[in-house]
Amino acid sequence: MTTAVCPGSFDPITLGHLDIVRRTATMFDDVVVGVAKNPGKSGLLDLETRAELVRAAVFGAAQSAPELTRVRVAVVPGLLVDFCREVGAVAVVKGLRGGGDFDAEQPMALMNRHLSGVETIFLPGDQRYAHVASSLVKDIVRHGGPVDDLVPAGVTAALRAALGQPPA
Ligand code: COD
Repeated sequence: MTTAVCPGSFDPITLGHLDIVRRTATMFDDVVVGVAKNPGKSGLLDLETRAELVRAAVFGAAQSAPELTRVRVAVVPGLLVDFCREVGAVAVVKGLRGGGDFDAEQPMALMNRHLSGVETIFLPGDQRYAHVASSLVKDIVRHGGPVDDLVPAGVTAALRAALGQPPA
């Protein structure tokens, strides 16, 4: 069995993330979505809430994309390479929206290979979601704008709750 890890902050999960996870599941027998804290970002949702939203998104989309039944979700407690070793992953899979993402991801990919030999595979992000970022989604919700066509069901409500806004 070949296992891949799709890591991210997922604060919150977007349809862009979900597309990368689904496409990874068409290539690997087993996919673990690793929900991690990015020390460079101030998080809004706690890690368990993010993981629950990812689980709900994967479960909901599996009705129309059965490959998603091969996906599980866990919190990454420390180094990504240690998590990969723990779950037996042979590869990390990440999505790239453009050159900026590549510039940020390349040093991490090289460092992870240096640390443990694990390879990183980059998938080009789907053009439908090239403009979608968790940070922009949070900004839109913070100011009362619509994001339901950018995120899986349940995400908007979770963001509103975390921001102290009343249910829509
Ligand atoms: N379309 C396609 N891909 C997308 C989209 C989209 N719309 N949005 C995001 N992505 C990709 C990102 O490029 C990224 O590859 C991935 O999805 C996750 O994105 P985010 O924003 O949720 O997560 P990040 O970028 O904050 O990543 C957090 C991690 C902690 C996973 C990351 O920083 C990481 O791998 N860190 C390594 C930690 C570690 O072990 N460090 C020491 C050695 S490097």
